[in-house]
Amino acid sequence: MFMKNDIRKTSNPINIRYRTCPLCEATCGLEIHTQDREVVHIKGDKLDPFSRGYLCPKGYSVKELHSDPDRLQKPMIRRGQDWQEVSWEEAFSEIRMKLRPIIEENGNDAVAVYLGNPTVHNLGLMLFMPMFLRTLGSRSIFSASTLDQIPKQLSSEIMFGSDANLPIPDIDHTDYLLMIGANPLASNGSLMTAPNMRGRIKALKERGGKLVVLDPVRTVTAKQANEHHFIRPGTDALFLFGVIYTLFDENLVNLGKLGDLINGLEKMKFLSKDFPPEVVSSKCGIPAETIRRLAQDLAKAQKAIVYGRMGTCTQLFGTMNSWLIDVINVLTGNLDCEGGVMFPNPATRRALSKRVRKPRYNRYQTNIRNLPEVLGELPVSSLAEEIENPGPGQVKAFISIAGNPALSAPNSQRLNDALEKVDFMVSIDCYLNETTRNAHVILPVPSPLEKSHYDITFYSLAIRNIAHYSPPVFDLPREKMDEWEILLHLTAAVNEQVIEGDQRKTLDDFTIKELIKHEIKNQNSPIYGKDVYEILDFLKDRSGPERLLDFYLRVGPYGDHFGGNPDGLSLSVLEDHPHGLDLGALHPRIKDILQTSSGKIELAPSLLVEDVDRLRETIKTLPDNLLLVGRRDLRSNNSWMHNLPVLVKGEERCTLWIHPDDARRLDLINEHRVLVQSRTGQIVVPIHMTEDVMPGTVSLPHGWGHNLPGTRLKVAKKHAGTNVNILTDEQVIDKISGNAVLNGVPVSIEKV
Ligand SMILES: Nc1nc2c(c(=O)[nH]1)N[C@H]1C(S)=C(S)[C@@H](COP(=O)(O)OP(=O)(O)OC[C@H]3O[C@@H](n4cnc5c(=O)[nH]c(N)nc54)[C@H](O)[C@@H]3O)O[C@H]1N2
Ligand SMILES: Nc1nc2c(c(=O)[nH]1)N[C@H]1C(S)=C(S)[C@@H](COP(=O)(O)OP(=O)(O)OC[C@H]3O[C@@H](n4cnc5c(=O)[nH]c(N)nc54)[C@H](O)[C@@H]3O)O[C@H]1N2
Ligand code: SF4
Ligand SMILES: [Mo]
Repeated sequence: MFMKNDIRKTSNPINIRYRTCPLCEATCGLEIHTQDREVVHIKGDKLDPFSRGYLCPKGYSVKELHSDPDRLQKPMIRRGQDWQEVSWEEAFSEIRMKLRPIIEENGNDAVAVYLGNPTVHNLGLMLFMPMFLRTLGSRSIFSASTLDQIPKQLSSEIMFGSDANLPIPDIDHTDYLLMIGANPLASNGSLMTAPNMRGRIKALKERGGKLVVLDPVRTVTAKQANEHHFIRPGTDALFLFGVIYTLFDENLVNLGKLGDLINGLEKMKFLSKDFPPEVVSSKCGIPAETIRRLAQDLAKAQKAIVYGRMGTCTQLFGTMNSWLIDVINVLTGNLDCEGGVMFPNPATRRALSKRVRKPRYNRYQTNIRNLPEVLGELPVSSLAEEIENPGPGQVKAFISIAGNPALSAPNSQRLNDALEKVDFMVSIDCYLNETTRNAHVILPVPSPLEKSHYDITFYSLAIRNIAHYSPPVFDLPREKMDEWEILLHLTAAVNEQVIEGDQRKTLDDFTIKELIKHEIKNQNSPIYGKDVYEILDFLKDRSGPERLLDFYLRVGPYGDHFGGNPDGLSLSVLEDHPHGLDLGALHPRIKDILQTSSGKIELAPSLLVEDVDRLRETIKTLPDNLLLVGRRDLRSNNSWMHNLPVLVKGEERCTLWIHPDDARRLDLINEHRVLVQSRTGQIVVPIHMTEDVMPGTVSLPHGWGHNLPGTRLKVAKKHAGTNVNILTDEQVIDKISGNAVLNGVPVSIEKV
């Protein structure tokens, strides 16, 4: 055996393939050395114009991910506790038989869908999801967005008129970066697609710029900063108002060229009057003179950025923080300016069809708590109760797509119990894990190296305009199915149709035709008024995601416009550039993106202004408990990469960080394990004493807790850790967006 293997290895050539890493928002270029169907070696692609050879440890782990024996290969149906491998036909037939009656009896909303984080990194899922969701017609759509950034999307929807345009830090050209609740040296950046954050921060400091970090933890990023200030979890809105107060109070407001594009300046000034630094200081734990000085520094800097991320979104005032951060960017003249925050112009952007849109908000509500819809989805924090409670609209069936809410959602114990009760559950996933063990049917997905890749979402959040297409590294074996095809079959199944032979082609063709039909009606489109079949003819050599992507690229801002701009971009052009294409730095373009009914930036929109009463009320009595916050580690990726030995080896990482003062008060030493309790549950974890956390704050990473029965994760089981979301509370949310509060959770701690 060894001999045979050995001979094969020496005789078959090594191929080198280039591919974007699909694991996080940074979109690094990988250089992958393969032999037959095996990965021999992975390194950073030095010729990638964006990442220039940079890789984090997860990039290398794609090798282990590709060969992980626990990755599911065949569709599976669960009968009681037993899983049977079945054919694709059997799997889809089971889904058809079980799902259709539920829909007929209870209506479309009875089928809930959860779209997990990797969905956004997946070309096939991104392009074919709209058709699937439209066909399903359910309002019970949930996603990782309400565990994460939906507050930022909502504030942009209201302030600028669309969540498709988020202001992105122009980090490479700024003089001053105030970073709040983000740790890009561990996370590799979020809502700021940029490989090699360490290098970019180093460059900022080398050109005389400054990084200031506000975080209740002295993170790896904070350690690189010129200044770090501890801030009490959940009080960022007070700090931000303190800065806004100072800008008005000290006459530092400078709207620059935005002067006549602003609505609500006076209202904002009036609103900030209640929050002078001298009043908010004791609540957020930052001295008043520091708040004033930071406001002055922001105003003084030629080019400055306020950037807030996870820590500012996943807390009680997520939407308010997201809003006030951009208010400061506007008041200091840094919105839509080089070196400030700008709106990217991605290659797949389509021309606006409507200049003015109503915010997509509160068009319907959840059944139990009446929580508002936000941007077409409902908060994950309400999923368990929507499953549990009988009555009209009750969720009876559940489809999880690339998601592990059993670990990642707040009060996950309750959600776990609820998932056990759904009448029928389908998962599209690569593992039998904490969530998918509850499914009745699991549809497995190809290895990341067996599918093509293009970061439609992240290039619209990138600090440069980038376009990089990667074909599959390995052909898809016949017995496997790509995710876009799985979605087509599911689309047919909810319609009670069987897809045979050419019917898949029919649905695929239908998808592109609908898209073209829509586009040629848009007066601002470069193909306005053209014939559907003429456009279709240009695309005739492609199918599936490639055809849709080619279409988006060609009607996009750099596109060839199907002949209208012959030297423009198309998928063929990208295929000729395997390392990717840099389409240039960001440029000011506020007038292209504003879609508010006033045609201006809404600085003080009533929905957000009214929420300030909640802030005033909440801060009257801040809890005196220890407050729990999260933590990311470079070698982790939410809940699903702990089955790769290269990422879990070494010391246990799922430990509770606690300040020595708090430890002393609780009579704890480093070897101790503690019982941590919150309203929703309790867990036992080892502690790690460190002055890197603010006194009164404790920190625990998420995505662990792999000790549940019925999973197939051999490596992760041995490094189980504990699930922090047993402690987070689904009843406590950011009231405006419904977003989960995963940071600033009151807990009590005792020695065990
Ligand atoms: N306490 C606490 N909780 C948190 C957070 C926190 O900071 N603290 N962070 C929150 C955030 S920001 C997020 S985004 C969520 C993430 O939470 P989820 O949306 O649940 O995502 P993951 O935990 O990444 O789980 C991904 C799932 O997709 C599967 N998967 C991986 N690759 C593929 C693929 O290519 N195709 C398919 N079909 N499936 C795949 C994995 O097996 C896994 O089941 O967690 C949230 N939860
Ligand atoms: N290695 C790794 N990389 C990842 C992920 C991962 O799990 N591991 N997940 C990916 C995902 S899904 C996302 S969304 C991004 C997130 O990327 P980031 O937004 O950079 O998220 P974190 O690293 O969690 O940093 C959030 C910071 O907020 C701080 N914080 C907590 N509460 C508060 C508060 O009330 N106020 C302030 N000011 N700060 C607070 C925390 O201490 C933490 O340092 O990372 C992505 N990249
Ligand atoms: S930072 Fe790491 S995980 Fe993220 S894209 Fe780059 S190599 Fe992949
Ligand atoms: Mo996230």
